[in-house]
Amino acid sequence: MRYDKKPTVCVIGLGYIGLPTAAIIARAGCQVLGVDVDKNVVDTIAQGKIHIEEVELDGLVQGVVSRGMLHTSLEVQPSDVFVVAVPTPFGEDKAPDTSYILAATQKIAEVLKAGDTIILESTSPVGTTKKMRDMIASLRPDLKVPGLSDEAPDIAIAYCPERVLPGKILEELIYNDRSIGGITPRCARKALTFYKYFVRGECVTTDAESAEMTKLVENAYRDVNIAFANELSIISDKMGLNIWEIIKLANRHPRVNILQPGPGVGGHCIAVDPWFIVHSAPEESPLIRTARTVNDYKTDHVLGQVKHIIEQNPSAKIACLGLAFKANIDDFRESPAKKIAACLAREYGERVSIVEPYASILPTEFENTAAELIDIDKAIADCEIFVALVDHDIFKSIPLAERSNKIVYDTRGIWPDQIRNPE
Ligand code: SAJ
Repeated sequence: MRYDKKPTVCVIGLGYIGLPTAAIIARAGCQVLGVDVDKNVVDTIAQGKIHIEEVELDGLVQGVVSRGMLHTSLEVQPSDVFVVAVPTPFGEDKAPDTSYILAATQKIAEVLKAGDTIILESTSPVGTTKKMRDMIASLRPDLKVPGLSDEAPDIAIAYCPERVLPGKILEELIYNDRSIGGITPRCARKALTFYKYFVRGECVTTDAESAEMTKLVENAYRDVNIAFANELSIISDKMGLNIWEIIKLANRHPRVNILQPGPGVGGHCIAVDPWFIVHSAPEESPLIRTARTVNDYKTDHVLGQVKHIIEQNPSAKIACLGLAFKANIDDFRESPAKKIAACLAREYGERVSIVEPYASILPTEFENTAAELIDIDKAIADCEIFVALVDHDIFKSIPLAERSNKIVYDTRGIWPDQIRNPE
C-alpha cells in the first residue's frame, strides 16, 4: 500500500512529543501543520523557534519552518494523516483523563474525509482508540468507520505510542522500533505505510488494545524495577550498607540487572502511566500499585534523612545539587529533586542554596522562600552540606578534593569515592 504522493499531515499537540514528531515528518518531505491550543506555542514555532529544550530540536525546527514544510495553527485543518500527541494526565483519584484526546477527535471529525488516517500517539488507557472511532462514527455518519461496517471503511484509525527518551528524542524517533495497533489489520497497514516515511526501526503491527497496553506495560516495567532499587536503598540505609556497592556487585551476575536508586521517580510518564493499569484492574495489580507507592515514598525517605543531617549541623549551609527530574535535561516536571529542594527551602530558609545549571531562575515552587540559585563554584566555596539530587555530568565531575570537607548526602550514587551517606 502506498500513498500516490507524500501525505499531508496534521500533528495535534506540539509538546515534548508532538513538536519533534512534526519536525521529523516535515524533514521526511511531508507538508505538516502543527496544531496547539496555546497561541504562544503556535506563534513561537511559526517563527522557527522552540518553546522546549531538546537536543538538536532548535536547528531542525528552524530548518523545516524556513523551508515551508512546517506551519502552525490553532485550528485543525484538512489533511491526509492526523497524528494526535496531546497530554493524558490523571485526576485526583488517579483516573486517566482522556478529555484532550476526545477534544482533538472532535476537531478532526469536522474536517475528516474519505481516505484519511488518524493515529493516536498519546499514552492512553486501553480502549481509547476505539472510543475515538466511536466518536467519529457518531459525529460523521456519512463516513464508513473501521470495525463497524461490513463494507470497506472510508478511514483508518490506529494507535502507535511514542517511546522516546527525553534528551534523545530525535534519535529515538527514527531508530526505535514501533508498535502499530490498528482498529483493523487494514488500519495498521495504513499507519505502517505512513511511519515508514521517517522511522528506520522495525514497525510491528498489532491490534489497537494490545498496542495501548504495551505502552503502559513498558513504563510500568521500568517503574517496578526502579522501585526494587529504591526499596533496596531504604533497606540498606537501615542496615548501614552501601547500596551502590551491592548493586554493582550483584549486576556482575549474568542474569541480574538492577537499576539505580534515586530520590524518587519523576517526569510525566513513569510516575503516571502505571496508574492507568491499576485503574483498569485494581484488584489484579498489587505489584504495580506497590511499586508506585515505594517510589513516591522514596522522596519522603530522602527528605527525612536530609533533615536529620541538617538538624545535627545547625549552622551549616546547604547546597541542593539539581532540580531536574533526571540527568542532563532542563525538564523540572514532576521532579522529586525539585520537591525535596523546595521543602528544604521552605523549612530552612536562607541556609539553602540551589545549584541547577539547566535553570536560569528558580521554579515557582521556590517563591516566598529565601533560597538562592547559585553556581557550583559558589556552592563549593560557601556550603558545608551537599545534597546531590540529580546526576548531571557537571556534578559528577567534582573531584573528591573539592568534596572531602563536605557532609554529603548522595541520592544518586554519583560519588562512589565519598564515604557513604551519614546515618
Ligand atoms: N530513574 C531512577 N533510576 C533508574 C532510572 C530512572 O531513579 O535507574 C528515574 C529518573 O531519575 C527519572 C525517572 O526515573 O526521575 C524516569 O526516568 P527514565 O529515564 O526512566 O524515563 P523517562 O520518563 O525519561 O522516559 C520514559 C521511557 N520509558 C522507558 O524507558 C520504559 C521512554 O522510553 C518513554 O518514551 C517515556 O517514559 C514516555 O514518554 O512514556
